[in-house]
Amino acid sequence: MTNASPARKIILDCDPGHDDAIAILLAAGSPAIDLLAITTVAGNHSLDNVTRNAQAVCQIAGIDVPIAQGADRPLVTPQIVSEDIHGNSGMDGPVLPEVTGQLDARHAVDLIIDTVMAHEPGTVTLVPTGPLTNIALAMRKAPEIVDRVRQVVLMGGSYTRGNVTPAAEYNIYVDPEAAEVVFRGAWEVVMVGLDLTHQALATDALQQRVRQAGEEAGERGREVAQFMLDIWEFFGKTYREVFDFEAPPVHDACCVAMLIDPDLVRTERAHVSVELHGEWTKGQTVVNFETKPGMRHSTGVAERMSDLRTLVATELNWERFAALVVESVRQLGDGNTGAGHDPEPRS
Ligand code: PIR
Ligand code: CA
Repeated sequence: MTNASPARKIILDCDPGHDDAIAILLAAGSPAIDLLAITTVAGNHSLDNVTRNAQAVCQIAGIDVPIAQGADRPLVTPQIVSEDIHGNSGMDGPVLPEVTGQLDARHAVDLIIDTVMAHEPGTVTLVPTGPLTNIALAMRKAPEIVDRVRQVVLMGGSYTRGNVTPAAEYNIYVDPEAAEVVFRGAWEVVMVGLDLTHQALATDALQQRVRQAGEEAGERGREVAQFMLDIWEFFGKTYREVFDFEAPPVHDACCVAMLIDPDLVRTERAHVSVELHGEWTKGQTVVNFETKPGMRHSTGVAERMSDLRTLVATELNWERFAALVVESVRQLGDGNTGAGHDPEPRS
């Protein structure tokens, strides 16, 4: 990897979560990413659990970034958790260390706002990989961030099928009102939905390569690799049993991966609205790829037909994705957990 372009500054707003954990590792382990902060939101499990899980992941990998906890429930919709998929802790499988680090004293919303405002306009990218509650609250508390943020690259939604209902993807379903606020914001949103993330499978072949990279990387690398393998063992089992998948999808890591390597994901412009009141479709992302005259967007704003502000991810280059995951193990194993570090040349 070359350092031709400066590292992409991101805030990861997450609910770890097996795949959120991999997203954290990928972000910290890439010289192309400057991980400014991690914020947490109730989603896969309670706020307490997902925050502790985020801290544990950072501890295991030696990642030192501010972590702040945010919303403990959705804006309007009653809270749900996904214990059936992620277990009692929200991240069952790996044995987690006792957390010793301190949280940032600020609310996640304030850490997001402060961080965006502290950097040059157009330089900070938000990467939400849980329900969008914190992001919507930050927009309402400090509307000036909307102009200032470079992009919002979120894991959520789908234009084909759901994973919590036939129509809805989990992150959007948990807090549809927050999601609608985010999609309506006057910023560029990249929707990395199930259509894309179900292509990002941690196959046996990838797991084998991660194990190998860990063995070559020394103590820390071995620990990071083992953590990833424990994550996928648990997630793989639930995905086999619940969804009949051959391997677990690494949903959230796709957002980070496409920021590291823009050619890794194909996107198409679309207009996205969130179904808030459907009898069977609550939480569905209604994705309109069409610009034909006479067709109206789901929001009914006919005059904005050409306003296809959202980039919807459609196709993943799996091989390049896998290579990034493997490389992050090497980097973390070498103690490279910050931005812009020069990767050791490897032949
Ligand atoms: C994954 C998630 C929730 C439910 C299931 N079945 C699988 C979490 C992941 O962390 C990801 O961010 C998103 N929500 C995928 O729907
Ligand atoms: Ca998540």
